[in-house]
Amino acid sequence: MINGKPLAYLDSAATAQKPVEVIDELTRFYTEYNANVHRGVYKISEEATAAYEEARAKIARLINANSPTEIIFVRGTTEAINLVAQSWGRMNVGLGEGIILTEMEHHSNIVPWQLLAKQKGAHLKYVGLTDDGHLVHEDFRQHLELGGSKLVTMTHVSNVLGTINPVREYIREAHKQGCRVFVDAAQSVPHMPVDVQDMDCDFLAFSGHKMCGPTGIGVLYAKKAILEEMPPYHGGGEMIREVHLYESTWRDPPYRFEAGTTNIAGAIGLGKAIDYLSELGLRNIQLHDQELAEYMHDMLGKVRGVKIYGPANPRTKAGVISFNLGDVHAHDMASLLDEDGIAVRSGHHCAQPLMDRLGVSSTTRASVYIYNTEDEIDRLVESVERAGRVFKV
Ligand code: 7TS
Repeated sequence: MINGKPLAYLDSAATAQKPVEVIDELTRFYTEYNANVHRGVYKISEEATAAYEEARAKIARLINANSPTEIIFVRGTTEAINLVAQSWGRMNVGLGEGIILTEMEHHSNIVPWQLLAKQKGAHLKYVGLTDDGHLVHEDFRQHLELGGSKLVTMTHVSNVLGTINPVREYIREAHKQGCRVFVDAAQSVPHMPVDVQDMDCDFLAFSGHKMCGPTGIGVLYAKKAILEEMPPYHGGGEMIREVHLYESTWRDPPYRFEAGTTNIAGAIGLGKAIDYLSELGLRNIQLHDQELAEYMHDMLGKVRGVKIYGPANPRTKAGVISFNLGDVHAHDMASLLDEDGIAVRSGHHCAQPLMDRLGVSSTTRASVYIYNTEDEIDRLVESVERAGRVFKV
């Protein structure tokens, strides 16, 4: 209960709630077989190692990777992007070369590339957006055709607009020009079937906490041949083959990229979350989210003074809706919704360049997931109408 009202949690794009199955598995790990992995020969260490590696295999199956060795455990999407920028990027992106991004990226898919560009003297090139929140394909073609770009990095689903980008098509075009492609799948893997082989992306990242898993665990997928060429990102225990006083050799992927004691409980919890989502079915989850988003789009769109950002056709977007009401500040809107027990996010959503493109400083964002209902959307809409009366829009 929030402010005497049942909580309507409409902020799953930020982080998802956790099913009891995942919480119980974390408790079971810590109470029954807590041990470090890949080290002990005793029973519970073997059990922990098996559960950790089984989680890796579940992730590989979920996204249809060729092999579990293409799955690297990281802290989240942010760390995955930094890893690729500093390992693959430093080796492959040189002076005057280009990195192609889009104007709808989350800060975590911008800043690591800015850091790399500064280190290497590379250039960032942005694909612009149409007024209704789609990528301008022509911009992309022009950047590619100019040549000299080594990487395209783009979000699969916008965390602000809900736009679903045609990544498969973009990847095909990028590959024709010899560009590698990184897909930020933080907002897609939790909500829809994603097949990395069909997509043919070179890298893909997502976070466990947005898909009913624990915080502090996430995934970097990369094609095996690319991983094998990449130098380590972090140095430390478990990522080495041999250590001498002045030099060392590295293990094969994925262990080369998992230095130190990793988030074992997090990985096992994520494995359990994947079981949970797979039982529901990713296609069913996508349909459920889309139905609710469509309903929310229609109902909110009818409220006087509401402006919704992003694709006008809710069928072409995921379960994320950003809006503003007249000139009411998004933070005031979110506070008023909170009085009614409704949790939404307000602000720039870590996408300031996108806010600039939209010509606003902030929006209110409602996002849905497996546990949300039409009734909660009705409450949101009633509360937005109340805001209209309070703020005299
Ligand atoms: N990429 C996208 C598209 C995201 O939506 C987010 C997080 C990230 C990357 C970073 O993920 P992290 O798990 O490493 O933090 N997005 C949001 C959001 O929209 N509200 O809070 C976090």
